[in-house]
Amino acid sequence: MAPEVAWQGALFEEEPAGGRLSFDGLRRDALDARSWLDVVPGWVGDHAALFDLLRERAPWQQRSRQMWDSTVLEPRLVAVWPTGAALPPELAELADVLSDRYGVRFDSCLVNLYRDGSDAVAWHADTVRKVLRDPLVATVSLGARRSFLLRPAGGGPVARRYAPGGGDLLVMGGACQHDWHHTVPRERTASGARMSITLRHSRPAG
Ligand SMILES: O=C(O)CCC(=O)C(=O)O
Repeated sequence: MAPEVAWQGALFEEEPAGGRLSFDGLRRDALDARSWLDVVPGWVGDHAALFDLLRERAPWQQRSRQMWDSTVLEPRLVAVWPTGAALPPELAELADVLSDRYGVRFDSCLVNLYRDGSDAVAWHADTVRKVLRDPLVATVSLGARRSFLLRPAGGGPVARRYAPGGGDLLVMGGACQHDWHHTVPRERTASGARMSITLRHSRPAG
């Protein structure tokens, strides 16, 4: 069943300056000598329609984790298309455009639904790092803007702060999954639900 969540999409959504799914506005932020993060503001123009479509149709699951001797629910819903699974056309289009741009085949997708400001994901790096040297992880943010923070994997204070939403694209690359951790923290003042479409590849470039 489609989750009931609150988020009022823009009435008039803007097509990005260079056209649909254009990389014209791309900015690359160097995190250090080995790691970087690409930002494309408003990459998906029709982000509110995509939010509604995924809310209604994605195969949402509530996952749980074993913590010591108790089972805890993950504080978000997820929809998973594992490696090689056929993506719905709206997600396949994003994967294809990103694959052309970055020279790897984005072949798995995890969509996260943060129902309100108490849903979150803790500091972590993506497990794909265990099988790929420098994996790329692409994230499209829909719905409410939420903080997306990075800090060195060894710990320490937050080093970079982003507030993606409105169809923004973030792509983590280089050694980011080895040397850096990221989080979407709880946010009491969140303006509603947020969705993130995360795309990963299972094979190295080339
Ligand atoms: O929601 C996001 O932007 C990040 C999600 C994430 O890091 C993950 O699912 O591993």
